[in-house]
Amino acid sequence: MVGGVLLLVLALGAWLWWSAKSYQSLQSQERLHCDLPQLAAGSPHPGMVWVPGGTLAMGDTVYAEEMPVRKVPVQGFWMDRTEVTNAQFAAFVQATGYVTVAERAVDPKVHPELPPDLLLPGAVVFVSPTSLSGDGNPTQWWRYLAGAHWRHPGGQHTSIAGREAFPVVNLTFQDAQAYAKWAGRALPTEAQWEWAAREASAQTPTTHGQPAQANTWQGMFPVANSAQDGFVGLAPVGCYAPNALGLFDMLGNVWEITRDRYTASHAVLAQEAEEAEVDTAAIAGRKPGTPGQVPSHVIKGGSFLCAPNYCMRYRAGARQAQEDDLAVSHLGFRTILQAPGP
Ligand SMILES: [Ca+2]
Repeated sequence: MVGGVLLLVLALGAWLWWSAKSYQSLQSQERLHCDLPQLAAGSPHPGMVWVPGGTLAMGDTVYAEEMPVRKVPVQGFWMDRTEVTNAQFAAFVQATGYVTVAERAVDPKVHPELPPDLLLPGAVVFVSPTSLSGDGNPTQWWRYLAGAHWRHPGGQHTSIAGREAFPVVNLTFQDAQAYAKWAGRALPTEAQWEWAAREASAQTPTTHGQPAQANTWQGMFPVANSAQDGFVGLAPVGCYAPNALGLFDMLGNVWEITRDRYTASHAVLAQEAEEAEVDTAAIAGRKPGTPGQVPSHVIKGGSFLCAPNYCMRYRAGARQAQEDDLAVSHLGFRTILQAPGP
């Protein structure tokens, strides 16, 4: 009996040692860059792909906020084939001197409820918890870190040196809008984003499984991450196969900001979805916000933190709200361009 227990303890110890070693090995061999395929010569908008128009069956049937599924016409547009990278955002900051929301102190008039340490410039960063209480409170893995912003994505002692090809994070809607405007582009509407992630297909999805070609979370979130997809945390852009349109990382890696203000369901589209040129951002924007609450925008695609047991939002139809004045470490963006097709 004692021998059996001893064997069990030894086996458990070996398994823990092996797990820790695999995890360290993954971290030490972290890939900092993935090669993207050559673009077709003579593309009018380098770095972007053409998304043809059609009618989207917008939404899905897993979580309440994705419902009801609505038919929404979408015109063709160009879209960045990858998420905006640290290198691209650095070029914007260098050219404009732009200071992101996470680099500014929080206005106590807007947030009188916050203690002084949460009014300091900073961002909400995912920190893997060493232990977990059963109440599922997300503050066990999300921490507001003073000094975290796009140049210091994991807190003030971290840096983006060598990580130029990673998606830029710790931004807000306002920051993404500022970049898009500078680049002569726009943020996608929720419908445009979802249509592109669906590969311009009018079909309603019938499966809801974890995508193979995406950086998500394998294991029991937030304590066990086997990283079978090759990445414990963020991945550089373009490490997984693109979708049929040539778009990389639409699902997983980082959530992506859209220009639709968040509404709790798709019902707001109900009366206007048959219009020929429906603009989901304009419709959502006409709905009055909640007095006293900072507005939120829709974010899409899920992130490296989405797992089957926690956030099955690694799907085109999934959506989530993100407060406009709060930067987070799992959120990035890409831009679109409304211009004639190829
Ligand atoms: Ca992963």
